[in-house]
Amino acid sequence: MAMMNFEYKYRIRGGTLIGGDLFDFWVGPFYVGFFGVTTIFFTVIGTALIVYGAAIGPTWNVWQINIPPPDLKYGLGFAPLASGGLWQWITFCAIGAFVSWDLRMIEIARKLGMGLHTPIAFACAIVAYITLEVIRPVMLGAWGNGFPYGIMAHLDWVSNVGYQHLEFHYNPAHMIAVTFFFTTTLILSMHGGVILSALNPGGDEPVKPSGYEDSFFRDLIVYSIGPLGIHRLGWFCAMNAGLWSAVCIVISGPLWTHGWPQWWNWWLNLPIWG
Ligand code: 07D
Ligand code: 07D
Repeated sequence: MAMMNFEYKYRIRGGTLIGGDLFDFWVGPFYVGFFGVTTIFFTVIGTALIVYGAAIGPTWNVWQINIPPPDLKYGLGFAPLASGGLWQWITFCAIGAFVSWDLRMIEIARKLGMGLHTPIAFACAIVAYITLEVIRPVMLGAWGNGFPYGIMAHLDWVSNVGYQHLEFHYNPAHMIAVTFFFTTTLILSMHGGVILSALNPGGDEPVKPSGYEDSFFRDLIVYSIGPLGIHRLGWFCAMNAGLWSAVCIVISGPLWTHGWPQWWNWWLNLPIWG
């Protein structure tokens, strides 16, 4: 089916969450919508603030640009622009842009009569981000606990916070999150592989219909989860990766203040060892 025929059929007004027909139009193939406008608004201001932060900083080296959160002494108050205030407004704009983008996805899905799986999945990433930059800093009592905006600087933050807990790998929620990340790549690579091998078998072999994918996995591991199931599993694993990440960082500090290896003392302290 020519894509444009399909698109003309569904490119109709309605399904918006707010504002009725306001901004309910397309620019070429690009749906605008109220939340498209708010996404652009927050993105332009947020990016401008990042560029301003870079301009008043010591370097234009893109790897070294760093816009840090305020010093811990500012607590949860407003900080002067050049001392973390920029970070605060950039965070505000980032949340505005990410949430707007997600709401725009919902509007597009509603127009097409589709489920909300994609915006729900992106919402998990937004939850992880808000946990890092808002929920955990608020629980710890200072914006200074957020991560800085800089390519290398944010890696330093991850490393520092990790070592504050001695050995972050021992965080049980981090283990679950990492396992979900690894599982997601494993099943996605197997899914991509089996689809490619059936649809693009090479040589003069004809394209194989969908039953072949099921047969391959039944022959290999006794069970095929099926064409719908693999997407459910991928969605489930990927969202859990993000959500358990949020859990693993929000408990580090607000809930558990020691090193993570010490958390496992509950095992040694079980009464069964006599
Ligand atoms: C492939 C989709 C496309 C997205 C891309 C990212 C920007 C930033 C900023 C010029 C998978 C676009 C990048 C808009 C430009 C400036 C100032 C998604 C894909 C290509 N990180 N992180 C990266 C972000 C956090 C960590 C790379 C963002 C947490 C580690 C890129 C966020 C922690 C490593 C980047 C964020 C953390 C990275 C590649 C927000 C825990 C790496 C990202 C908003 C989650 C890797 C130099 C990627 C690297 C890397 C962006 C948050 C850890 C710059 C936007 C604080 C350990 N991160 N990150 O492909 O090479 O994502 O770093 O939360 O090793 Mg990070
Ligand atoms: C936060 C990104 C949100 C992005 C959004 C979109 C734009 C637009 C535009 C492209 C959550 C942004 C979009 C900007 C772009 C265009 C056009 C995603 C986010 C909303 N760790 N660790 C994790 C591993 C260690 C530590 C998570 C592995 C060490 C800390 C994941 C290893 C120590 C934190 C993970 C490892 C340590 C984490 C990250 C291995 C350091 C966190 C994924 C093999 C010494 C972070 C919520 C994530 C976390 C986190 C994996 C090692 C510390 C599970 C595999 C031992 C402090 N680690 N880690 O969260 O949970 O994605 O954040 O060693 O804070 Mg870890």
